[in-house]
Amino acid sequence: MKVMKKRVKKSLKHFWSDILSPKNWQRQLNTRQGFFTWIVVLLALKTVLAYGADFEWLHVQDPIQVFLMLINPIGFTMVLFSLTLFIKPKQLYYGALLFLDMLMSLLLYLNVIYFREFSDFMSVNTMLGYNTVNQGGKAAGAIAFSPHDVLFWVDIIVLIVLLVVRKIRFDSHTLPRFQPFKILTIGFFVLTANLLVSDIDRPQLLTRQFDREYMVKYLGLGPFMIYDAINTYQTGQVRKSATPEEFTQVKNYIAKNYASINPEFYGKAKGKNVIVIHLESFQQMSIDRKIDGQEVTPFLNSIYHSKSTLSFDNFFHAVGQGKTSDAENMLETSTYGLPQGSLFSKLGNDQTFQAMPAILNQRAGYSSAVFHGNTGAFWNRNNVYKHMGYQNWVSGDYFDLSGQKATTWGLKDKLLFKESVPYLENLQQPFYAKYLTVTNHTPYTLDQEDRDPNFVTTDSGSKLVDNYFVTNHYLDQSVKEFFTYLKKSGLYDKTMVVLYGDHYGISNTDARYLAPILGKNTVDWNDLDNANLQRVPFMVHVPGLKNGHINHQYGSEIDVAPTIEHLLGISSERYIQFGQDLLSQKHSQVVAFRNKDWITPAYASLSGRYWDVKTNQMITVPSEALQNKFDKIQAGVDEKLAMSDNLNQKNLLRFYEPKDFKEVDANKYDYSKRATIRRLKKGNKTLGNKSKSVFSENGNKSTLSQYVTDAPEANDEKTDSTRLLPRNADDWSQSE
Ligand code: GP9
Ligand code: MN
Repeated sequence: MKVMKKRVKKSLKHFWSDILSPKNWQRQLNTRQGFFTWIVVLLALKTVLAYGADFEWLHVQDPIQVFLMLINPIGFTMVLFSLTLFIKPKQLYYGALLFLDMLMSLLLYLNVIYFREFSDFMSVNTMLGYNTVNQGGKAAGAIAFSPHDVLFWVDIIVLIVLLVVRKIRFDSHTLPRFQPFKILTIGFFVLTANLLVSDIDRPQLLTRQFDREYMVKYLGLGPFMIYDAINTYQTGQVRKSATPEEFTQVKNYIAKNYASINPEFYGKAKGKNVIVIHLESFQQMSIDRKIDGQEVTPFLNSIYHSKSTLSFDNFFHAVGQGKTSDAENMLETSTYGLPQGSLFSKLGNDQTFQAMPAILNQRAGYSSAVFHGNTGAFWNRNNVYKHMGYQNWVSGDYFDLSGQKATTWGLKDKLLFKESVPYLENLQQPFYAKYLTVTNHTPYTLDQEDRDPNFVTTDSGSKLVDNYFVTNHYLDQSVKEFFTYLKKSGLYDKTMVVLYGDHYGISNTDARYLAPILGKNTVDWNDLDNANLQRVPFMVHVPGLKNGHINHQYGSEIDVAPTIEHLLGISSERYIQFGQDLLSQKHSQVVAFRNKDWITPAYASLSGRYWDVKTNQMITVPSEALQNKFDKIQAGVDEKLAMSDNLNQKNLLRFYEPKDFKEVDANKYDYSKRATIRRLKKGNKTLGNKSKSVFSENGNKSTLSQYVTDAPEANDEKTDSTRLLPRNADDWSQSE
């Protein structure tokens, strides 16, 4: 032991005296390889500085992530910079190295500045569309500089000065023959190890691309930018090849599949505000669910059964890997998400959308806003919403997320609803507002103080399932508090509230724990049972409506946009929408899932097997007639998904201008908190007594005091800690 200690001490001493100590610096800087090493190390240090001082340490949470974050600047920089080592002429070598160093420092610094404004990293598109960034900077007053910014540049300046005054001399000896190769190989080795460890710790990182911060955390800024550039290039190539004729094909398909309006409901909510409440991970099986005689979601159940609600009990989610973002995409555009990855992340930077906020704005003068408790960059929403024409994006970046106020997914729902009021009440009516809740998200953990002491959950054998009903119950209370506010503030009568669940909360792996709760047998649990659980609620609550009922049509999230539009008296016929009005007599009951499986009231096709939906039996040998029928349904499903994918991947909507539709100009929007507050206030002021915001109608007084919540955190002081941790939907464990 003693010998070991001595040895370590000795080698540390050598490391200091032979390498680190300032007396070696000049000698090192005077050789090609030494100069190279200095530059690589300095750039890596600057990158880590940016991670820490500006990118909030990328929210690293475990030792592997810390390790990856610290090494990821090294491998990439080594590989890239070692290319200069092959250059023989000395001026060219030093010039190339310094040029690369400046270029990478510039990219790093641009990202730092961009992040301060947008809490996100720059993509190739944002870089090329510099306008957007520029406008953001201008609108926010000025670019936000910070004293430590000097550190991003000072090393380069010092090195150049030292070269000019010849304190550092150009080394005319090239490196030994195989040395550049050796360094390049080491760089590759570090980079590959980095990628491998990332893939083990976070599979599907590249395909799902749910969050740029994740990519940077695992791969580093350089690889992220290269990956983004390749993605942008590929998308660009696919898009370049597209022709207006391809769009015509899609248009003809849509025209053929349009389901005409139902006069009984058309325009029944005309002129009303629209509030969409996205019930995170909330499944239909929780509606009317009782545990030991006690309802899990008594308030949502009362809405479900109300005479003023159009409720659907055979409504399915159809999301793919994009989860929440796919659900949002279907609701806003009535087109499907992509077969792989999230459309928001992959295409959302420059997609041409003809989405709900723009349609309602242009057809009926609606203002628009989204409210959410997670960071603005998650699922690329900061960019996507601009292209959809959302005027306001009130994200977690607006709120105090410290201490107990947030779970790892963002501001708790009760607080989100309450704290949205100062923004909501300043929107001009009619408005289209969307609330994305988060507390009912895996792993469904909830602080003791937030739990209803009178609510007893299941004892299913799965903590996840038991906790799920607890957060269901919390979500129910949150929505109830919000409805109480809507009534008090007078908004209720003027508003149509749409509630829907975005996707399953209990995955197929855990679903068997639900079997006894659902009155089923765990042993017989089958694929059709899993498919049946993909039902999510869809309720359209229209105060004043008398003929509300529970509708049994089979349908999915793809059908929401035309259904809402028709209720608002806006014909959807001219838009490219793959869904159909659920209230139309012509609505087709074939539900297409994203993986090409399907279900109808009679049959289902799931992972290559057919099922009789009524008897819950597999159909192993279908009759010829039945097989023909299945083939026909399958062909229809395939065609529909292929048309939607073609439209989205090739961005075909850019070839189409529906009547009275002006293309959305994404550059117009500034989502910074400051700009948003200023804009809303100005809206009230310039309109004077024509202002139709709740704030103006309330005699220029806030309605916030009318909001009652029992959230124990409501008045908590701001602290330095936060639990917010933007994560992937699959990232949970039972032990949490
Ligand atoms: C994140 C939230 C959850 O902001 O919307 O997304 P999900 O993990 O469900 O896709
Ligand atoms: Mn979700």
